[in-house]
Amino acid sequence: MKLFLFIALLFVVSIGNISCEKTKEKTTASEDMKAYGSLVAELTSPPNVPKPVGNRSAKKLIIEMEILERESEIANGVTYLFWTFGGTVPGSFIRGRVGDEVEFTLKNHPNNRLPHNIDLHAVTGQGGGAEASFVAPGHQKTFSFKLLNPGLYVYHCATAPVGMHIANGMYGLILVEPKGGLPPVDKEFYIMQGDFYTKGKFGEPGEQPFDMQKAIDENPDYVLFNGKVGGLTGDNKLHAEVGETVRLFVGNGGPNLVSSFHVIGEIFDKVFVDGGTTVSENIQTTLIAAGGASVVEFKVESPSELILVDHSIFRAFNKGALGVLSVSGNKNKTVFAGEITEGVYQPEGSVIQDLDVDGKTKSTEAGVPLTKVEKMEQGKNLFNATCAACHLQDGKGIANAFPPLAKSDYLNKDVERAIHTVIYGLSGEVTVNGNIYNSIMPAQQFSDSETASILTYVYNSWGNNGTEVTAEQVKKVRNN
Ligand code: HEC
Ligand SMILES: [Cu+2]
Repeated sequence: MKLFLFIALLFVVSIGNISCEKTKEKTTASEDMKAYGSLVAELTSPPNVPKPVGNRSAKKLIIEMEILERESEIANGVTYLFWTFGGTVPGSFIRGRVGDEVEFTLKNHPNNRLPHNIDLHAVTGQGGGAEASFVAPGHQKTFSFKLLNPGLYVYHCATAPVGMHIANGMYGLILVEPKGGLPPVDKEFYIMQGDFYTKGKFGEPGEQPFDMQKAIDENPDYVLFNGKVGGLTGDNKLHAEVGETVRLFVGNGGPNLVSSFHVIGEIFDKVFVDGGTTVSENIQTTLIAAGGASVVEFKVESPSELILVDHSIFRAFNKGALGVLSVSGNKNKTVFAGEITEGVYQPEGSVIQDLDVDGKTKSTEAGVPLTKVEKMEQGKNLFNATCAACHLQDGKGIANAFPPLAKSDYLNKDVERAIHTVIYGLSGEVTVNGNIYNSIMPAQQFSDSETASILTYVYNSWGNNGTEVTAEQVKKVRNN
């Protein structure tokens, strides 16, 4: 009997050591389990990622993740009840390496209303861990698995109705680095796209509940990076310096849409296709499946505001799928020189006169300046063809997304600022009639006289102050 007990004890002790055996480094048998090569995983909220694994050996990786159901802003002035892994959308970023044995504890906060679980695409095993991790509010579950394949993987909740749990923000990324780690870069960021379905239309203020029918119809009101309109613009912009190499870990939680991920003003030097090990080079746009991910890398050579979009472009400018990577540093004119000259182009026999020239003499040579009435007519046509897409034909804009031009205090206060806005675009926080907007207006490609006509039309419509803008004024702002 005594002998049996002794053997049983030996057995228990040796089992406890098995998983540590191959990672045993500078430890002795008397130290506790942690010292043998187990590691508490660093989890980060987006857009941050944990430290690279470098050349550490495979270890026992301990992960604790908490599920929180919490209301927050999906757009300025619009709230939504998100369900989250770790309190953010997307959920906390997990970083490990091939060979790590993960011990995963999933906690469902007692204030939550629903059971949840986690299906990690990096798991080889039943449901990616979904059954093993299914947990009621006020409980926690622990399960374990080994990271067999390197790559960037999505994880998500898989509790019925699965689509609804995902639509409410329950997804994130887990990176499994190869042995020796990924090659070092200067900056790494974590971005995830998701589509959202609300009772109210895009930007409709107040608390917005989930709309199941729109989700079934795959007709989202919002398509977002990192869970919010402006989640990566304004104060949330990403930053890099000229000369740095940037790596983006980009996932797509869906639940429905496939992303055509593109960065305006950059070319991906490398894409780890579908987050796997095949590297494609010199890519403009990469497709990211719903429930898939991609790693893109590029060197930033020229100072600019790089704009991250889903190139299914209405999603970017009308549904929120837009972010900014701001690159600062010295200009490199051999890479990009900017506008060099602008001249008048008049096709032979054309009737429309472009007055975009300096001085009166040339102006008379080019044709008679447009009268205010002519400007109003040209301006109205151009406005309706271009500006109305965002600011609407009646100039009223869309709450929380596109500021009004009708009776806009911002517009009426400063003509040169308005001209500058049309020529160069506008980003960052602006307050119009007491409401804050924090979005991006792209630069508009119009000649000086066209710009003058559009703004004259805007200033002489919808209760604005009646300013008449001239091509000379526009030219002055452009040359400043
Ligand atoms: C793709 C959508 C889009 C288009 C097209 C667009 N704008 Fe804007 N505009 C915006 C956004 C967004 C802002 C606010 C930018 C910010 O938050 O920093 C804005 C701001 C402005 C402002 C300053 C704020 C205000 O309400 O007074 C003016 C003036 C303006 N736009 C005029 C125009 C004119 C004129 C055109 C057409 C030539 C135009 N915009 C085309 C999206 C757009
Ligand atoms: Cu869930």
